[in-house]
Amino acid sequence: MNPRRDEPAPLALLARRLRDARRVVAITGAGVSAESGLRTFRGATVADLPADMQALWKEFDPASLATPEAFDANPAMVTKWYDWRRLGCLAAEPNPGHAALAELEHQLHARGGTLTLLTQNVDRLHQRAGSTNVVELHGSIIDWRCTRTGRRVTPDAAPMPAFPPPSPFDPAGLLRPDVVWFGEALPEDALTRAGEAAVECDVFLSLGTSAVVYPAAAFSRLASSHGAFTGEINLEATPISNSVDVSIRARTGDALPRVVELAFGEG
Ligand code: BV8
Repeated sequence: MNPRRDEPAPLALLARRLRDARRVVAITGAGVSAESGLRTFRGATVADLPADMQALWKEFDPASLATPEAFDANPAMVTKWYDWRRLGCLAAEPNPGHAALAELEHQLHARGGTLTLLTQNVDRLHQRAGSTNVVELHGSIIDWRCTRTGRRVTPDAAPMPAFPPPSPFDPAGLLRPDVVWFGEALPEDALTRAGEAAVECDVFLSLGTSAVVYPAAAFSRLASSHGAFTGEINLEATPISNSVDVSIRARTGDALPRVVELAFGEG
């Protein structure tokens, strides 16, 4: 039974469960980075896109660009779009939601517990906020890799020299973002770590994600089927809102600091 959405009771319930937990898993989506000024994957705004990118964004659905087919068909356009996003991620700052998750990891560690942070985000803002146990389910836009050798580079915060960027490792190769595109398998080690953490955790949190992209969206139900208490903090209802133990309609940048304070604050 979900307590009514607008009472502080759901936050207090979540806080109590976190205080008693030893193994916590959180999965985050684009909503957690929205308050850092990064567009969500669906329903993005185009207000501040550079002129030559407007057409790109209007003409194509972002999800149709996040595919190997789009890259093969037009590597210059796809890499230009990703490099524009990469520079946006590097220019963004972690927000209070990211900071609260880093604090949650610290508080759990102090009690002999763990936080495993599964993220669908590719912006590395969790790591910049201080989270250390991060599983990048969909890779990272901050690193790029050679299409021929698979070797990675971390380009600096300047636009790529050319589109598509040539590979420094193989004259026949190109550089592509080190993200998981639709139709590509998630990294084996990320899937293994996420699955093990989900089946063993006491509390599973789904944060700022529409819970529609698989296999990432399956971990909440996996945790619940192994006895975890499940919570969601998201601006909108999602396909898991009616099956988690508590679902809270809120901005993660507001609710997460509050929950961590309620759970571990001196007050
Ligand atoms: C796979 C990286 C198999 C790139 C992303 C046909 C062919 C192949 C596969 C499929 C297919 N049909 C379905 C599939 C499966 C597919 C899938 O799930 N599709 C969905 C759309 C139906 N999955 C895949 O393809 C995966 N791979 O299945 O491979 C396989 C196996 C073996 C061998 C070969 C193949 C790969 C999926 C990963 C795709 N890559 N991103 C990039 O970033 O460009 S997915 C992309 O969506 C992002 O990672 C994003 O994070 C992710 C999920 O979206 P969300 O994070 O949830 O973001 P969204 O905008 O949707 O929602 C944000 C939410 O936050 C909203 O609800 C909003 O209300 C809320 N919000 C906003 N602001 C706030 C907030 N909440 C709180 N506070 C706020 N301030």
